[in-house]
Amino acid sequence: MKTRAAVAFEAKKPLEIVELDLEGPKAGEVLVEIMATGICHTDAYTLDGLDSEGLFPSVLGHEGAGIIRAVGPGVTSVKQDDHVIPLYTPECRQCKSCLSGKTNLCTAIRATQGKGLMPDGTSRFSYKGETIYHYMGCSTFSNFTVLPEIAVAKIREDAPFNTSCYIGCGVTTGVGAVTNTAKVTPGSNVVVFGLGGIGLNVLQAARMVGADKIIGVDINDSKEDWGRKFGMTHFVNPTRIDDDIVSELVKLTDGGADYTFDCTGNTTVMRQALEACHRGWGVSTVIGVAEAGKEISTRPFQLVTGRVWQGSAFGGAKGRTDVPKIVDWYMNGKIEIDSMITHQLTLEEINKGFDLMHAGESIRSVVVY
Ligand code: NAD
Ligand code: AHE
Ligand code: ZN
Repeated sequence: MKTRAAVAFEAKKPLEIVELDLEGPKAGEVLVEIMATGICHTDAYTLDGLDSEGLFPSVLGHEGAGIIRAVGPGVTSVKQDDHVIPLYTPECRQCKSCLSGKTNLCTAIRATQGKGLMPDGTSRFSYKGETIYHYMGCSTFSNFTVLPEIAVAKIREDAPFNTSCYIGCGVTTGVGAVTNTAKVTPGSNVVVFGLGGIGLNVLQAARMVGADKIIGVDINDSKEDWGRKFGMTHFVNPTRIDDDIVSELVKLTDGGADYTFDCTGNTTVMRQALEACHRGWGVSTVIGVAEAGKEISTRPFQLVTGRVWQGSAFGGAKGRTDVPKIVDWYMNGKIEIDSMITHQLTLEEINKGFDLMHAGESIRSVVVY
């Protein structure tokens, strides 16, 4: 079949809207009509050539929601017409990682996914006879895409696509980092670095679990109002203080934060987030994705004296199990999404979504097909 898609033909070039050829689902795979997709900073990072796994030409996008239009042989867990959210972190429930109960990082198809291919080692997308690569196992910047059945979460049918697509990455990442990874406890002091599409979700989850002081840090002053809407109690712009940011935060938290989160992808900020933690018990969670080649460093003494440095992918969420629950949280009003969708675009306007993100003018842009 044919599908309209925004293709990344080359790094650092705008996406091009073209009609691709799409092969139907093979065994264990499903064809999904994507109804809406968010644009995450990770898409921009890959398009900018900063991802060591980035491949071109490819169909980016990993924050979608849609409807299953066909299933391949042997598919048992979902059926035609089911509403689904694609999962860049699948959940096979059979691999060593899934069975360990210790991680959400299913390894069943990670190797081929990282090569831009389906589990059988081929791509379903092509253009004028040339292979176009998949991205993060999702490729939601295509109106139709093919996914392994272990990489879709079935969701309730009354959830709107244009907002629940955000649960496919940003919402689950931010909320899950607080509830699953850091397990923030009531009464804690929390510091969130970077108040964008991820950081605001960390803030709202910190409020939800009953954190006390919730401090937001951003170099863009316009993020202060956004943060306050989602539970932030104090705002610091590091470019507008006399002290260094770590000392400022240590003062504000009476010795250091119980929990900090990096939602910037900047390795200098990651170090600040660790060092702003309380001696003896503070836990810093890295969510941001750093550019290829960047490394983090700190004095080992920071760890010897009890600070903990950890990371979180997709908020530690097990996709098929947890995503439908987060959709319920949204639909029941436990978490807020709608106001974070600042821009709704057509596929033809998708490059504007990247421009808005780079200019710091959007929280989430969503493309509606
Ligand atoms: P975004 O562009 O919406 O937000 C980033 C925010 O960080 C902006 O408000 C920006 O002003 C702020 N910022 C930039 N530099 C800063 C600095 N030096 N100090 C303080 N604030 C600073 O991006 P997003 O969509 O929220 O994504 C944030 C990061 O999370 C990205 O690196 C993205 O790739 C990553 N991410 C990771 C996962 C995961 O599973 N680990 C999932 C989604 C996104
Ligand atoms: N491919 C990159 C790393 C990119 C990365 O860390 N991705 C996050 C999700 S970001 C979503 O917006 C993730 O879940 N990683 C786990 C995984 O298995 O990819 C690199 O550095 O090679
Ligand atoms: Zn993302």
